[in-house]
Amino acid sequence: MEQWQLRAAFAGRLSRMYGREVPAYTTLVDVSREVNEDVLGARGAAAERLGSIGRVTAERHGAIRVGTPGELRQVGRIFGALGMRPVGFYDLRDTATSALPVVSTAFRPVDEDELARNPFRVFTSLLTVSDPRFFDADLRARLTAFLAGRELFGPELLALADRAEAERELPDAEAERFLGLAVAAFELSAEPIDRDWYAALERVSAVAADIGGVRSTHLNHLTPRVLDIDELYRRMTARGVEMIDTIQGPPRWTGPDVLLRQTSFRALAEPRALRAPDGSVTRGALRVRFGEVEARGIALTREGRALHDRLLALVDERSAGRPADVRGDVARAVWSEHLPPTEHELAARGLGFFTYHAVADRPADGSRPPADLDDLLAAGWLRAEPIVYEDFLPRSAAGIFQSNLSDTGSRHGDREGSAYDADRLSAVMDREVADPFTLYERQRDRSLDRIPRALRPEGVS
Ligand code: OOG
Ligand code: NI
Repeated sequence: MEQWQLRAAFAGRLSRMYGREVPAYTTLVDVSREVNEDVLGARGAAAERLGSIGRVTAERHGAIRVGTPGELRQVGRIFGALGMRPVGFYDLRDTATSALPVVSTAFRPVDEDELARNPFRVFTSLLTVSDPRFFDADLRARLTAFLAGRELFGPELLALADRAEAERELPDAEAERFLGLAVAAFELSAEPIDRDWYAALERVSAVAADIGGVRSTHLNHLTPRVLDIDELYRRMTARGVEMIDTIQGPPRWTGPDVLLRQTSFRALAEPRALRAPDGSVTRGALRVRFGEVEARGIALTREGRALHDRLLALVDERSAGRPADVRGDVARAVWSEHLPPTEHELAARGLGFFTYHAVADRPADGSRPPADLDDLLAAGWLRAEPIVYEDFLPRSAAGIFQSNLSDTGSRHGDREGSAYDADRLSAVMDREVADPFTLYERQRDRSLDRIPRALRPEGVS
């Protein structure tokens, strides 16, 4: 099995496993599929502007959380086997009002062909154990000792991962073994949880408890992609599923979809075995895992992203102190005021990423192509295709984390935070954390490099 086949198989098996563990996820997938079919029926080819219906229907992202740099490094090896590389750095420690002691990256394929085959991605968070704003010396020492004593991924799984990464494929039998072990590593464990230890971490942050309070890891959610997230939100609510208050990210508006919009249903109470200090085991329940859904738009350039971030600040300012449901209207107004209403203008103003392609049936009247990109587009020599945003948004990520916590936890804002950045994550994984903008720029530039040759008249070499 080639890497992309391993990746697709892993995503598929993870989806079946998660559907067994969290039945509401299956509802979410079903409703997403229905919405996608309806959108395809209503909009036809336009519905596939940002990805074929085949890709969109199969598309998932997962979220996992680990405790130590060593564990993160192992995660890098497992996803490396699946042709997924760390992209982007998200520091969630300061973005939310609840305590979120994590920094994150996302593992995903980076080549266009690989993304088209299967775009599976996993948002991966690392607990910031050494950040004194969350953990004092005593708790840090206990946490470090606890994490040092657990093994998330066994040696056989890691050896198979290394082989798949080096050879870019695995023979069938090894592939089967690898997939089985990899999926099992992300199942919810039935092992009893030390109740007092979990509670001690929960006082700092429920996320810290979920990561460092148990001896294994698990998938936190698995997210399908939907073509109309507002419609999905309505249908889920109509089915009686309790959704979080809002759709995170850009508002619904009449212009082009950009970046990413996400929403989720609230974390469900799942039965978990708890061990009391006297050794007795009782059945308790923890609310940790939830269901999330997303709609993807066009990737923004650095300029486009800077504008987006300024608009977000403007929306905050204008909706401060007003009821939550006003925010959507304010955001729509701000978007309409400042963002171009068409894809064409988004490209012309250098705000969105596109690839450029020679038009095959352009008028063969012998005229020479103009030299300028805008003129080539205007005169119909070239067409621009949007590049889909393949990454995440720190504020939405924090919003998703936060809206599923019932307690804010505690953070000592007056203490100096410890430095975690992309370079540090790259160093601990011994894998470079790629900059998403650079990846999109390369994709655009590769398409531009092909233009001169494609526009050369027949017979001239
Ligand atoms: C990750 C939350 C962020 C997203 O899609 O932005 C996230 C987590 O809960 O572990 O999944
Ligand atoms: Ni997510």
